[in-house]
Amino acid sequence: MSEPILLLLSGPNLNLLGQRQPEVYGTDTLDDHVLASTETASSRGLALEHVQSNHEGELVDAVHAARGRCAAIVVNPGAFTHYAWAIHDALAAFEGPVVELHLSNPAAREPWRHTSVVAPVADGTISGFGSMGYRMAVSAAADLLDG
Ligand code: CA2
Repeated sequence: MSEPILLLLSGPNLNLLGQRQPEVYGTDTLDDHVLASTETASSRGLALEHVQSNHEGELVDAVHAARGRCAAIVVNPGAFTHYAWAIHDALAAFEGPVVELHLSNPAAREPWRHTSVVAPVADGTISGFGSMGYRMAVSAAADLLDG
């Protein structure tokens, strides 16, 4: 039987990681984070799929496509975190565990980053741990799946 699928979703501008603002987001690229996430998922018996988009509707479509097909979602929605209610609604219709992930700690940054519209439909949030957060978020999703 094939392994359950964990969907890693990356929002806008995360494709630029490693190129600017290393003091905030670190020096690792998104590919580095996907590799670390894939290793962690594999060690927990999960296959990882990754979707990055700069477009809200494409992220909504990816969540819809995950329904009934993926076991869990780890999502770093980027700046969509703070206002994208369509992503909130899509995640609310996903039946499995959802882990919200941020490299930085938005609560310690500008006031407009203090609100997350994703947090109410996530099982939990991991933020402020930089690149470690990807392994932590995948492990948290695997733990939730293990019950
Ligand atoms: O800390 C996080 O992971 C964020 O989700 C990153 C978003 C930010 O808007 C959120 O408030 C917190 C930003 C994505 C990365 O943006 C970059 C922009 C330029 C160069 C590199 C990354």
